[in-house]
Amino acid sequence: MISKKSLLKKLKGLYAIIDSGVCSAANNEPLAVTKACLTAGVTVIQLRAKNASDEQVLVLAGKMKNECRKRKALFILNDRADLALLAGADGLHLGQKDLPVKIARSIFSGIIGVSTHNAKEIRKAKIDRVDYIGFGPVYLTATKKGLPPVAGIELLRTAVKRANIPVVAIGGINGKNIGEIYSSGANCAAVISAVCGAKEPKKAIRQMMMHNK
Ligand code: TZP
Ligand code: MG
Repeated sequence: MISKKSLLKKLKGLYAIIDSGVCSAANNEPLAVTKACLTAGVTVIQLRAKNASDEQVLVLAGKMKNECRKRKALFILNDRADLALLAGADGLHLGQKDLPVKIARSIFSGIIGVSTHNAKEIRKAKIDRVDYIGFGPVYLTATKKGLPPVAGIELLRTAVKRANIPVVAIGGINGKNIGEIYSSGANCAAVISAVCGAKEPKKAIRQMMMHNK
């Protein structure tokens, strides 16, 4: 079994969130987008399927995980500890309203990341000993409703300093601003619409991967 420490080394650069809803609205196929990301060298893939049945999530997660294995990339599932365990995912990403980290950890032993939006949530995530935090929205995004105001690059820098664990920046990131994200010290730049909603996902991924270190 690969240790968590060596898995965590892959948590760098573009973090592609394959959102089944955003993919289908743009006529993109989630598995095809996943393969395009992996071919371009992306080492972190998350499945985010808000409106799919549990069975649909498990079937798609199984296929995506197999593709990730072939390329030795991390496969992370959003929201659900039970499905992450059943799917054999490397990681689980939890929001502030999902299962508390402690409870998720009682059934899932892989990487756990938590979404944060402010100093208080960062502090709590550190107490919970999460493996990484998401932080955002850094820029304006239409993909998720009900978010706090945009943090901007300076607050992202502060979050990176405060966290002292890997930081995954999220929200409105695209080929034009991704360089700025990396210069803030964040380990990863997470994108949804810039990949899943792109007219030409392969081209969009290649453009963003030019900034990977
Ligand atoms: N959490 C904070 S911003 C966001 C989430 C899930 C949406 C990111 O989507 P996009 O399309 O990359 O702006
Ligand atoms: Mg969630």
